[in-house]
Amino acid sequence: MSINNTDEYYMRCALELSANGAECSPNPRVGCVITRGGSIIGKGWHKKCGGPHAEVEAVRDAGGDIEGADVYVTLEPCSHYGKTPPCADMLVSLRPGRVISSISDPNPKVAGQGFEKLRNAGIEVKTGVLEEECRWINRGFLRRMKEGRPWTMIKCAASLDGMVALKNGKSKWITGPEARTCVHELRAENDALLTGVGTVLADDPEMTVRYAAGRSPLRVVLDRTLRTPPKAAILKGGAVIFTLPSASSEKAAVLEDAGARIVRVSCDNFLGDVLKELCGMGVNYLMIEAGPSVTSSFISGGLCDELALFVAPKIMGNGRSFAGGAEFQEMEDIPRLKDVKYTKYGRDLLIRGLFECSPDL
Ligand code: AOF
Ligand code: ZN
Repeated sequence: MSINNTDEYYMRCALELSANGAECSPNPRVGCVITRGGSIIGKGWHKKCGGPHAEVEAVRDAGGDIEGADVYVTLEPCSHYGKTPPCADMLVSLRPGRVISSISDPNPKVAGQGFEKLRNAGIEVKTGVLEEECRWINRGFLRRMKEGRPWTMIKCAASLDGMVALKNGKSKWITGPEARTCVHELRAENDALLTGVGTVLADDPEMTVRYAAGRSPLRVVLDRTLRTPPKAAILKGGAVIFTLPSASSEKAAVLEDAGARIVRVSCDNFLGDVLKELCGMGVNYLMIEAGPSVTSSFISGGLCDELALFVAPKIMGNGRSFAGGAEFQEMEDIPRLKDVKYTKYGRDLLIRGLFECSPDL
């Protein structure tokens, strides 16, 4: 195997390990493999925020002696004191032969300084190995660091004619059990689930993970005038309600007693501010499970990265379409998807792709 192929091979192992850290938000998913003389002597990944970084786990796994070894780490080793001390300093003191990494850390507290510390100490550094794969695994962290908003996925379940409800509002159930299980799996991959007060009033959803393994994400409701009923199921395990500065403080107090956290954001840039606040709460991955008006406002605002649309082989006729609140004058202006995948769940079809407007990672 040539050195490039070897580097890719071990980086792939490190990337696979990093994907285990699905619950480490707001931190990135990072994996590390340490090799010497063609064999792996240590492995590790960042398990959760506040815990040891991937490099520390791998060094421990290797028993502490990594002199002259090759360290494959998916993200640039950190150079700052956060909740844990700098990994770059630890590596410098342990004298590995090479540090091979996939991407640099966009965190302004690091941003190249980790690599610099290593190079200044005479350690060979190579970067850019399997960069695209690593960017995809860390799309949430990168979006939050670079754009100041989480990675946003819109999830909808619609009929063949794109409807999510009948004209009278009835909507249960459009898709079958297989698709609904998949929705719970998607929920578990996210840090927060967002809906609108219209959906809370119409369906009273719990928005928890029940039919899949994993923790339930933070629940978020957009409710400009605080119409959420204090008994709403979504408030049971706690939820954040975003509202306008003008919303009634009496209603806010009642909802806070019911377990909600009320956050007031500007009227002018409502969605933008909601996303910014969610970033501050450490949300890297946000799934939007809402009705046509909230879904449409994210689409019209160009604030969405990914669509997961479940289509059931049913015809609902003149109802409410999933993006019916969006309107375009020219065909050139309509949102399009790229990298589209089609998967069957029972009788239903999942169409999953990236919005073309989603910024590069
Ligand atoms: C690494 N290896 O495994 C991770 C890194 O608060 P702390 O100390 O956990 O630092 C969090 C920051 O460290 C995070 O924002 C990112 O810049 C970097 N994450 N760095 O060398 C790791 N998870
Ligand atoms: Zn670190």
